[in-house]
Amino acid sequence: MSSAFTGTILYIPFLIVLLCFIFLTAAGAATVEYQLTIARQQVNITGKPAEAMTINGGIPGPTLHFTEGDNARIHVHNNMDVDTSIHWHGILVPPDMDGVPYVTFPPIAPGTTFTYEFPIRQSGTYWYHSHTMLQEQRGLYGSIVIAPQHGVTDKHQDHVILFSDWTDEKPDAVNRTLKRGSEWYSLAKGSGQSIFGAAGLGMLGSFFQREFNRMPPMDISDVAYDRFLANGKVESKIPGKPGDTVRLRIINGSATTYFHVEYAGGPMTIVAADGIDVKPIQEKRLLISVAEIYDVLITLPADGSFEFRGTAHDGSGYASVWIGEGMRHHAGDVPKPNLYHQMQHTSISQALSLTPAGTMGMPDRMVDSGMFDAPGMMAMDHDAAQGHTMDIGHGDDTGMKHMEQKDHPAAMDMQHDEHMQIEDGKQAQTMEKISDGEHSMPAPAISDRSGKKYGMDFGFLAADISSAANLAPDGMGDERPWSPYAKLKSVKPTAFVPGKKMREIRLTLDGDMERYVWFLNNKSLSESDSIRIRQGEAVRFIMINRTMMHHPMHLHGHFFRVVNGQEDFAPLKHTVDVAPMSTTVIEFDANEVGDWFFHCHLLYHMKAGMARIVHYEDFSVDPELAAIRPNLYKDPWNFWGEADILTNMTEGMLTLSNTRNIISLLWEAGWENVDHPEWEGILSWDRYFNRFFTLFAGLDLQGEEKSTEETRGFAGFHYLLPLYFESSFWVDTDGGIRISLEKSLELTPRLSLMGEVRYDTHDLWEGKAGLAYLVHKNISLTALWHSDYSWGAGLQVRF
Ligand SMILES: [Cu+2]
Repeated sequence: MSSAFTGTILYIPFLIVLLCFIFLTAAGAATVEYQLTIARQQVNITGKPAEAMTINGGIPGPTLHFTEGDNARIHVHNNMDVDTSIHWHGILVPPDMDGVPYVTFPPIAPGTTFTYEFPIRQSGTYWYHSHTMLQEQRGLYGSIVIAPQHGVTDKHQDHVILFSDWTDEKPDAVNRTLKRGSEWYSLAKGSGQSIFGAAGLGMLGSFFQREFNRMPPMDISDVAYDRFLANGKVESKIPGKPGDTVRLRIINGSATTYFHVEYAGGPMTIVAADGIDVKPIQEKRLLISVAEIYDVLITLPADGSFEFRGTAHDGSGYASVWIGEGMRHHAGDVPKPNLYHQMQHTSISQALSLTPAGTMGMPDRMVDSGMFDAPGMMAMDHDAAQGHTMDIGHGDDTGMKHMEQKDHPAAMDMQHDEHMQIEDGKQAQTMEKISDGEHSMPAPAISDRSGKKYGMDFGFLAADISSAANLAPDGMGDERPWSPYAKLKSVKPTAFVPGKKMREIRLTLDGDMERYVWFLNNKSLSESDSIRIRQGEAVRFIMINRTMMHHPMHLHGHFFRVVNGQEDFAPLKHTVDVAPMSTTVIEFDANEVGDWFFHCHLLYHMKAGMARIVHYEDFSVDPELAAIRPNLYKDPWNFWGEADILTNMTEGMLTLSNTRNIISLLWEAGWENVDHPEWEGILSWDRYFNRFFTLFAGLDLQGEEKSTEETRGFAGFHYLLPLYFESSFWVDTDGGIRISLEKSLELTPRLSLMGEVRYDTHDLWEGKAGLAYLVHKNISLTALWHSDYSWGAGLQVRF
C-alpha cells in the first residue's frame, strides 16, 4: 500500500465530519427569500385620487416573516423613475445591508434591483421603510415578524398593527410649507396658539411667560394629516373569539405622528418593546413614538367587537382596528393637549434656570441665546468603572452573532464566560473625574444609573424619565401619558462588562420652528462631522432636548440601554423619545463596526439635518461609497415669496434659503403721494446662526417713480429680544444707522396683529401696524397703516 493511499484513508473520517457539519449548518440556516417591487401608484385614501408609492402594490408593503437563524435574501426592484432604498428598522445587519443611501450603500437606481442578504440574529417585531428623501410619507413601509429559533414564546394568535399617517399633499410640498414658516398646519389641526385662546383658558400668564422667555409655542406635531391609518386603513377588522388572548405587534410607521393607543376591552400587557422582551407591565393607554414598536397582549371579553384605537398625539384624528364580533365597544377619546399648559413642566423651568449640559459653565442665557454654540460633541474617555456587560447580537471573532431568544427572551447573549459576572448584580457606578485629555472638569457624579445624580448639569434628568413615570406634564394626568420608559424593565440584565471604557457624548437637540431647521449640537448633518467611536468601548449619548417638540431618536445597527432607573435591567431599544425640554441618556456596546446613521425619526426633521453618522474608527468606508457620500451632505435651497397688494401700497419679498443662508429681495412702494410714488428695495444676504441671532449685509435702494435717489450698502444683525421682539440694527455706507423693532401677535389662530417701528438717520421715523386674517394656506386678508402711505387694505399672497 502506498503511503499516499494510507494518507487519503486517514482523511476520510475527517471529510465525513466536515460534510455533515456543512450539511447541518446549511439545514439550520434556511434562506428565506422575498421579492419587493417598489412602484408609483395612484391610491384613493381620502376619497380623492392621490399619488403614492407602493411595495408589491400595497400600503403598507407585505409583512416579512422569518425565523431567527434564517438567512434573509430580499430582492428590492425599483420600478420608479427615482432612486429608492429599504432600511430594516431594528434589524442587526452588516453595515452594507442597512439600506441608508450614501451612508451604507448607493441608492437603488430606477429600473434596477438590489438584493439584500443577511443572517437573522434576533426575533421579535420590527419594520422596514424607504430611507430615501421623503418616500416613507408616500407609503414605502411594512412590517417584519421574526419567530424565535426554538419554538414560540407564546401560543397566542398574533396580529401586526402598523400605524401610519397619510396626506394627499406631496411630501415635498409639505416640506416647503414647513420651511417657509406657515401657520397653516397648526391652524388646520386646531393647535394654533393665540392671545384669545390663552385668555379663554385663563392662561395668559403662561402665554406671556413663554413669549418673555422667547420659547416658541408648544406644538405637538408639525404636519396636518388627511388620515391616520392602521395597516393602511382608517378602520379595519380582525377576528377573535371571546376569551382569546391576542398578541398585537404595534408598530408606529408614521412619518411624524406619535399615537396614544388604547384597547376598549381592557388594559394591554406590554411584553416587548422595540422587538425585545420586557417584564410584563399593564397600561390602559400607551404613547408610542414614531418608529417605536410594542408587543402587547390583550384578552377578548365575553362578547362583542372591541376597538383598538391609535389616536394621533395632537388629537387631530385616529385609526381603529375592531377585534372580535358583535356589538361595538369604542375605546375612550383622548383629550386634545392643552398646549398652553406645557410651560408648567418643571423640567422646563429647571432647564431655563440650570446650566444646560455642554456649555462649560456659561450662563444658559448666553448659550440659549445662541451667542455661543454648544461646544460640539465632547467625546470623553473614562472608565465605566465596575460596569457590566450589555451583550446583544454580540459578535465573537468568528463573526457569528447570537441573540438567544428561547432561554433568554431579552435577547441577551450570556454564553461568554466573562459576561456571567453580570449575575452578581450590583453596579454602583461612580465617575470621579471626566477627562478628555485636555480639560478636566468636575464630574457629573453618577452614583446610579437612574440619572438622579448626574449633578447640576442634569438636575432635570430625574424628572424626565425616572421619577415622573409616564405622566405628561400638561395637566391631563394619565389621560395623555408619556412613554412608559420608567416602568420598562429588561428580562435579563443589560449592564456592561466591568472595566469597559465609557465614551460619553453630549448632544443637544436644537431647532427653529419658524425656519424649520433642526440640529444636533446646533449643526445640521450638512455642517457636521461624524460621531467617532471605537470598537470595544461603551458609548453613552446624553441627549438634551432644547426644543418644544418630542424627538424620536433612532440609532441604526445597535440596541441601546435607555437609562431609566431600572439599574442593570434598563430596557434595550432602537428608538427613544426625547421629550420636550428634557434629557434622555442611552448607552450601547460599540460592537458593530461600521458607519451607522443616527437621527430623529420625524421625517422632516431628519430631512432638515437632525442626523449624524456614527463612525467606528476601525472602519474604512468602501472607496466607491466614499466617492458618492457627499450626496448625503447636500443642503438644498428653497424658494418662496409673499406679496401684499393693498389699496395704498405694496410690499413683499422673494427668498432663497438653505440651512444657514437667506438671500432675500424686499420691496415696499406706496402711491399715497400720487405725483411722486416712492419705493424702496432691499437686497440682503443673511447668515443664520440660530433662532436668536442673524448677521446680514446688502444693498438698499430708494427712489421716486423711475429714478433711484439713494443706493447704499449696509451690514448689521437681527436679534430676538424677550417677548419675541425682533430687533435689527444696521450701519450703511453713507455713515447712517437704522434700528428697527418688529412684533407680531396671534390674536386668534387666524387673526394676527403686527407692528414695526424703525428709526433711520437719513429718513428718521417710520412705522406701520396691521392686521392679517388667514383665509387659506396661501392667502390672507390684510389691513395696514403705514406712516408714509397711510391706510390701506388688500390681500397677502404667498407662493
Ligand atoms: Cu426631531
